[in-house]
Amino acid sequence: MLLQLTAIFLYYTSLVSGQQQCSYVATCGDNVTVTPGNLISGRGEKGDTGLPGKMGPRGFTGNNGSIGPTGPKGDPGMGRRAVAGSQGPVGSKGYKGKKGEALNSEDFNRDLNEIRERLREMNSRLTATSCSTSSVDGYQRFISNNKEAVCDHGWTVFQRRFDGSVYFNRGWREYKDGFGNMEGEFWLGLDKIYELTSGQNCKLKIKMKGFDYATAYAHYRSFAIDDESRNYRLHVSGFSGTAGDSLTYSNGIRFTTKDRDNDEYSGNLALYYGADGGWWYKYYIYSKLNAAWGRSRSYRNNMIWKHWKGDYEAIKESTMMFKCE
Ligand SMILES: [Ca+2]
Repeated sequence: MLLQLTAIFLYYTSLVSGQQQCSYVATCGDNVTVTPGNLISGRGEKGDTGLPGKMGPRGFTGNNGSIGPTGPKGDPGMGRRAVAGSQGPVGSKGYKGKKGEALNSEDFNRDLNEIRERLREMNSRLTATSCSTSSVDGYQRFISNNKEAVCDHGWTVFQRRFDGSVYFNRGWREYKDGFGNMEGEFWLGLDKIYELTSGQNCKLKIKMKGFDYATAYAHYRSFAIDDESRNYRLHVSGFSGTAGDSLTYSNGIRFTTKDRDNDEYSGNLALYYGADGGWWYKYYIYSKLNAAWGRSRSYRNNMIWKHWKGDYEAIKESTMMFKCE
């Protein structure tokens, strides 16, 4: 097509200029006079197809295609355990502390004794089965047999009063079973006293303090009580101490409460002076440490230990305890 157009273009150019020209289409060798007249009336044969031209230069690179659609979701992968981080760098050095005071020998010995005491307590709590094998004072529950007791230097406390927080004017049943708070004021109970002392050689100790904060004690080398069928009869002897002996008088005497009269008096001595509580009452009253707590200064109205404070002056604190072997 390009070659044909070129021939036509040259032919028309010759026509416009009025000159005969040889052209690729009408060669001069054929001796044909080409005029505008015969252009219309006669046309030569179409020449042969020319040779192909040279290949043109390569086109520009096309634009990138658009992004394809999102692919399907992948299958769940297997998790992998995190690896522990590596140790951090060493921190900066701290400030220098203040100079300490030298521990003197007195402080050292005090601390050492405290440690010894703690160790002794720990050992005692693990191995003790009663106050006689315990080195701990005060209320404790023995780990070995789960029994509880109040101890005082190896003695078993069965009565303790010091602030009047526990009411002591109670009946037979409660004196038999015990009452109060073993970490405060309490009466252990006649059955337990019997159980813990029966068949053994026991001693009795009574520690007392007055409202004037004076202290005294009564110690009895032998102490025992009978069981309930004998009304907890008291057996006590061998007094020594600073308080005077106000209990041997009750030796061989049965226990009396406001609802159980076992004394030798015509009436009930647990009721005679008011809220007197249970005791080994006989005929006169020389002692009554379970009476109403307080300091009324009335005749035999409160806790009395006749041979120390007389019949009018009350005892403020008392601790009754036994130790058996
Ligand atoms: Ca009586």
